[in-house]
Amino acid sequence: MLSSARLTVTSLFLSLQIYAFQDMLVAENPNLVSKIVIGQSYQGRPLNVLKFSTGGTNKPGIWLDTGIHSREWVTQASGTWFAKKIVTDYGRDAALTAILDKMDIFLEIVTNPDGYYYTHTSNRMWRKTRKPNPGSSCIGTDPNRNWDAGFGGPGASDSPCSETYRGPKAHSESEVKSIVDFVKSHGNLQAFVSIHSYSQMLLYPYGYTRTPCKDESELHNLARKAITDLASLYGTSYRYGSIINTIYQASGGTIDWTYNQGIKYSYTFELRDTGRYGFILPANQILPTAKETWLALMAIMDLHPC
Ligand code: ING
Ligand code: ZN
Repeated sequence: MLSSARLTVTSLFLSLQIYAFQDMLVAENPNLVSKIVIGQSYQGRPLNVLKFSTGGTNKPGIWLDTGIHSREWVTQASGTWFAKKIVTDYGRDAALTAILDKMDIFLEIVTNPDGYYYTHTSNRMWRKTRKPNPGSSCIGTDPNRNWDAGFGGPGASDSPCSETYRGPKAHSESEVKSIVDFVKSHGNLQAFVSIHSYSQMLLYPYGYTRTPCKDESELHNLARKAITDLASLYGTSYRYGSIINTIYQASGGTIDWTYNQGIKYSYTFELRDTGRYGFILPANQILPTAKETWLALMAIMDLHPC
């Protein structure tokens, strides 16, 4: 086989593996896991969300997403590990069992599937969606600048060639709009955690404004607890604070929108590392990253700030 053809086939297989994994998890754990297709990507790929639920109706929910930026590969890998961890720990780990008895967990692992495929086949450093921009030869919108929260303000670009292009209008990307519709129709999400890499930070709103969010002190204290738990495993050190004060000003970001929708515990992670390898994190750091992050997620999902 031509090596380029082999690369394409191998990469196609790799990205399909996460879909196959999700279906297998559902098949093996039908009383705990189901798959919801919340929409499709620009290129027609399914936007799959795994629902972990022990039954009941109208339970409060917790949302987790990974891979909204396609090149941040340790996030999709960690999301896959979280899915397996949930089914392994339910009924065995008291803290997770208590969480799942009260709440459902929703997990979107491949939140930008067109971009993810593209990072496996053409350009490892692709970040945005893959929808063409009329009148420009540049492709894609930044799905973390496309939300209706300070949309179009500082910290986002109006140029389609920019890595932080905000898109033609808020929620123009189906990968974003599908989550917007899900959040609104669910109506009772208590926490929303959107996972990126890299920088080792745990961030809360806002990114578009310097005005502190009204729950800042509670979010700050819970973040401190979460990163303390994270560090307890391997000593990995995280910074924490509002987006604008801790990383940079960014408008149209995911968790500013979810916070303004009333989801108080809205957080973004920036996983390993701090830049030595950046997006090309060595594979031997995947499991340690997933495991330490899980401790922080458990602190947030507990929703009992100190
Ligand atoms: N960093 C984020 C980005 O989209 C961020 C930082 C987080 C901005 C939350 C806004 C809201 O620029 C990465 N690595 O993508
Ligand atoms: Zn990102």
